[in-house]
Amino acid sequence: MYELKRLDSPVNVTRTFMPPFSEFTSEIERLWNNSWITNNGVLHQEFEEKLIDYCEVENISLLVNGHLALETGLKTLDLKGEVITTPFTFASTIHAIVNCGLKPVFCDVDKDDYNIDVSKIEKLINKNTVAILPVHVFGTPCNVYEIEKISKKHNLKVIYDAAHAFGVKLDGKSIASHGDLSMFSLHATKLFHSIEGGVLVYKDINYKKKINLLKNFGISGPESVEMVGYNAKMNEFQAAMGLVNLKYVETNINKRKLITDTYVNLLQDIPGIQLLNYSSDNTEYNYSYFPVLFDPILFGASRDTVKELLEKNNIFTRKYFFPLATDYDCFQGEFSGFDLPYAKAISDKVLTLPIYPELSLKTVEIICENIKKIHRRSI
Ligand code: T4K
Repeated sequence: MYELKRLDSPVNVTRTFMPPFSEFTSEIERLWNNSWITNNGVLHQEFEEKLIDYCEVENISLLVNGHLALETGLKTLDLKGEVITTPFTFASTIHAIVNCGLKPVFCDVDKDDYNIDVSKIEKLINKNTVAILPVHVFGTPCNVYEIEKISKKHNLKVIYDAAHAFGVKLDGKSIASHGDLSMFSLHATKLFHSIEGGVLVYKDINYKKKINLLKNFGISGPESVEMVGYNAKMNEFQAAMGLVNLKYVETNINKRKLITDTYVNLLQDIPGIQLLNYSSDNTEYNYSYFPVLFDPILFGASRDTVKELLEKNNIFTRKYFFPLATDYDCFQGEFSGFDLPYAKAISDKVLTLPIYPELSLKTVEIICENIKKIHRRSI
């Protein structure tokens, strides 16, 4: 009864960017000459330097993936106690806190940008609070200036989960120049990737030594193990992919902007749909995700119905992020007592639509036309 248009082939929420094959092979050819493919090789060193230049930050460490980078960042800060964070995130954020023996304390999110609501943080601070771990969710910057004020006032560390925020700038500076540490994910699904990969950005150069020890079993020399660590090193194939892809970041962000603008133009006037605001003067966005909130009453159909109908027509969206972290089975209700009205409402309504550089604007138009039809048929 909806008469939606079916795409000829499946379109997923994202599609990994693949650089020209020859560029990757010429980068890895060097590895065959020297037989050194991991443990701080030449490509790793080169990638680190290029990222420092690109991000215009002082210190960077590369790790095997974003999650272990986040855990390593927390361990570097040597914390014990409670960490205030957001429940509207990917599992990694909360698992990093828990795996480091810390207790997550959940703060509600802002109704417009879905990031931690800074006006509610101070109420959650007590004598056990040691840090704030906000997420720049979907790449939209958190209110970093207010978070800085709160952290200074209460002597708390700040570590940003910037998994979604590579390339984002606030007031002309990399978003990672805020807080004690920030983590970018370079996973294959991200706008800029190194197959798998994680980046830690930090101001204090003293962190470098500890990060290097943690990610390499605590080994500080051939006969010395200084601390208990693990293996979280980025290998040379990852670094090669990162080096090649770095050349395409700007082009890919521009393509994503075009797709975002098209979605916004075609969806913004439909009743019951809420979109992110991309018009802040002081922000350079990366357009990494395209989340839409569907209000079941005003739009006329629930988020789940929209997802199902689009799926039947080869359009595969995702509920980033549902359920809230507080509702994960693994926590067995341990975190059910937090007051999170906006996070809950957003998580119940959110659907992230497909976005990746090769997605054609024609396909975006079909997706939007289908969403319009669902609205028209449902009211
Ligand atoms: N913090 C936050 C806030 C995060 O969102 C993440 C990761 C992290 C921390 C941890 O960073 P990493 O340790 O991952 O570096 C995906 C990603 O795996 C994950 O990196 C990401 N967040 C999360 C939001 O999305 P899934 O479970 O949705 O991935 P999957 O395998 O279902 O892939 C999604 C779509 O991507 C597929 O439908 C098709 C496409 N795809 C996927 C892969 C793996 C490709 O086109 N090529 C591929 O190789 O988690």
